[in-house]
Amino acid sequence: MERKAFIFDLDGVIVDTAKYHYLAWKELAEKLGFDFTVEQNELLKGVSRIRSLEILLDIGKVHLDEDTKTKLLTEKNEQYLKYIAKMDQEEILPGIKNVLHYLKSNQIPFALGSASKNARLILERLDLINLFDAIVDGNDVSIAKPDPEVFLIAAQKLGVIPEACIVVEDAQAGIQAANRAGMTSLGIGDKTVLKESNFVLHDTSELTIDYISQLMD
Ligand code: B16
Ligand code: MG
Repeated sequence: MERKAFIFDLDGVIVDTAKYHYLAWKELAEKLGFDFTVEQNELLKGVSRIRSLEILLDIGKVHLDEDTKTKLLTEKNEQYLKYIAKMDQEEILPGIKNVLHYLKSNQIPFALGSASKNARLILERLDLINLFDAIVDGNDVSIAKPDPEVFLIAAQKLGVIPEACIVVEDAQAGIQAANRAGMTSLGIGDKTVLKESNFVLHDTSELTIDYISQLMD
């Protein structure tokens, strides 16, 4: 059998940090004088921090100079980090720990491929960081998803060809990035949103060891 490898997205696949990003962005929007809804927050999933701010400002029709934007990005991140500091292993999404340990004990390599600059910190808090064979995050990439860069670097670090990689992603931009990298894409979430994925599961509890084994056949 050809040697397979896995690349996991972080937010929305390993842990639901989207709710904390949302709270921090909402506080910022309210400070700027407009409301930010849960539905609008969908637009920020898988998107880089700076791009998220631009989308938020578009929603509020607010124009700011670069210095103010930089200040707001710092403020938002400080607020987000306060939520992250309270996180623990309980917040790992259903089935994920089992799958990671299964891959580890079967010597199937896996990496993290996330847009987040806080990814290492989050994996440390969840006590998962030592399981990963490679970590590629928002600090390592120059072009955000849907560009395939993050996943191509991950494949390189794992020492496997892109075609051998299975990417687990919850965001449309991430699925597009995986497809453009020539990898197999497995979407976690709404079938209609993730329609470009090769495979889709409703949530991580469906990501069983049986399912993972079948994917590798
Ligand atoms: P940070 P992922 C992404 O992580 C999130 O989905 C997205 O909402 C967030 O804006 C981005 O990370 C940047 O995060 O502000 O922590 O650098 O889904 O690619 O793991
Ligand atoms: Mg995600």
